[in-house]
Amino acid sequence: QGLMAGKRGLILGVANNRSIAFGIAKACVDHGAEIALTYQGEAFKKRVEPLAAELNAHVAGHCDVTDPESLDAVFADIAKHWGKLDFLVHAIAFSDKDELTGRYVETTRDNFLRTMDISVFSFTTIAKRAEPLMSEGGSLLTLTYYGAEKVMPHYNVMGVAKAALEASVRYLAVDLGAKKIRVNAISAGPIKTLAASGIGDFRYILKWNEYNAPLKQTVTQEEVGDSGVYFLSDLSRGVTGEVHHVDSGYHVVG
Ligand code: 0WD
Repeated sequence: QGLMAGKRGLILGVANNRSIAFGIAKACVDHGAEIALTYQGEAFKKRVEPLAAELNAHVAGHCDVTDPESLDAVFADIAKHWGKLDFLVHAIAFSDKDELTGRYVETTRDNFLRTMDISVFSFTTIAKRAEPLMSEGGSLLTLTYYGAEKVMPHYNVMGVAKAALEASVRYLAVDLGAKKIRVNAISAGPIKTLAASGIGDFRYILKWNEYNAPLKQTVTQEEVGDSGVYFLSDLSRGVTGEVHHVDSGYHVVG
């Protein structure tokens, strides 16, 4: 049957088969869940559709978190298709590549606001939209990074955004807890993905983690996916407001 049999979840942030969201999606399906995916515009549609077919996933349409109408449409589609939601994964972040290098102090107002909108506010507005579909309780999961806690080279405004995202996890956990909706984050170690390729010196960061993490390796999408199953299934029914490191233990030494 599987740990996630009978559960239905929406997974946001699959850009391609290397996305962390894809690792989580695959693990959920392997454990018996039914999932829905979205894509960000026509360019990603072509990449997401075959991945959805591979996972037997419902495609809930175009989703750009800066466009509230696209979010309305996605949640209307889920309400029509399933009428309820058991879990939701938010694996979305964005910042101008030119500001993911050099000094944080140079951050522009425009990019600061855009980074916060796409990487932080989106989780809150999505939680609000998911709430009415989770009348029997549910689990929300977002993705964060150690740059929220410590200064990491080049992570800059994204580190500030992840700190705000982690605080959002705690506030949302309180707001939604009475409805048995749990809210948690996985703080993943560095993984080579499309978004990560925009970060300055990323290959060096990967190597640094490999040499210094207690497990002497970087993490994979599959490892993050398996930890995701814990948060999205009833195994973690007593856990909310948590930021959980899946980083080969790097945070204890870094
Ligand atoms: O090392 C890493 N890769 C880590 C990533 C370590 C720790 C955390 N994370 C986080 C990221 O910050 C992000 O929150 O994991 C999450 C997923 O990122 P990913 O899997 O590394 O990256 P990717 O496969 O690129 O997926 C992120 C996607 C976007 O891709 P691009 O490459 O176009 O930025 O987020 C989506 C988009 O599909 N996205 C949006 N979706 C809807 N509306 C938007 C938007 N406006 N902007 C980006």
